[in-house]
Amino acid sequence: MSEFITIGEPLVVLASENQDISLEAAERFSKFLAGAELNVAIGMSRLGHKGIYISKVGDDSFGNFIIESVKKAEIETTYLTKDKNYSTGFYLKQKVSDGDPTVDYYRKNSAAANLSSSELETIDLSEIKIAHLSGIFPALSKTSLKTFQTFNQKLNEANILTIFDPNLRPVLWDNQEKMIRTINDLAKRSQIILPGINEGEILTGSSEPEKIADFYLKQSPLTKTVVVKLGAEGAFAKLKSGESFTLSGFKVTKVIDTVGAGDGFAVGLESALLEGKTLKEAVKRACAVGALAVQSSGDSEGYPTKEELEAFYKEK
Ligand code: KDG
Repeated sequence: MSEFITIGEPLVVLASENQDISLEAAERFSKFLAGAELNVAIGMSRLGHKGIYISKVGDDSFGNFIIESVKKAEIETTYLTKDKNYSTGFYLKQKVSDGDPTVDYYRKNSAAANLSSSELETIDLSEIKIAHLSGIFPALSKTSLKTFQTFNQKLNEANILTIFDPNLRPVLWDNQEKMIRTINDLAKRSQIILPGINEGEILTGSSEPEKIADFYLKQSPLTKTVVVKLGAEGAFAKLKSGESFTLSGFKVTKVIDTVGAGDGFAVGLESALLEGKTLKEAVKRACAVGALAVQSSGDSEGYPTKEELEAFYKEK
């Protein structure tokens, strides 16, 4: 039974093994599964929450690798289809000792960018309790934006709790103004919004977590909760009622790779909400999974099983 659903673009990431070397000079790469929304589905599955992942890959070796890996992760693949007219997207990721790595995308006009809303017509949402949406999929193409909107509407009509992570990827947009306008508009259709503090500043013009939260709470009657990710500092949450709190992050001794930490945050939050935990407990778990995520070089490799999460809490 699937209680969770998401839609996105699966990617293969070729992660450089040459530390602090530019991507053009790097010579050795390791292959991993990637794609923000798929990362979330993988993390949810690892914590015991079955989900449906909607997307499309090309009829190529990366596409086959993705489908096999998604099946292995015990995620439902009925709506993960293959299209021989397009390719599967991939990206290169730098290895850095500090900060965020440079990435290079090879995903234009990919199979996922050509997933149309007509392909979603038969989806059964009757068992779904939570949907994870991110600002990456609608940034891919005009088609994916339309598909995203149609899907979001179906979720709203079915009264499904919808969580939106803006996940800004400026290189996927024609310009910054369009990115801001579209992402803020899409956010109006979700109950919970998860902006990172830097994204929040770009999207709302304020660098204060509370002002960022207020922006989203005020712009839509549907939005009930905003959780602003503060990186290593933790997170700030505010509810429509006006109640708010800040939780500090967990200390990490060695950061290996920051990519996938935001998706890990969503995994922690969404899995805890599915288990009936309070928002505070959910934000604490979100910070925990985010902290575990930065300690491995794949995008989703660091996400814990239930046992690993328990062990992490005990150590802290
Ligand atoms: O959030 C992690 C993602 O950045 C990564 O897996 C690749 O989906 C990806 C993207 O668009 O950057």
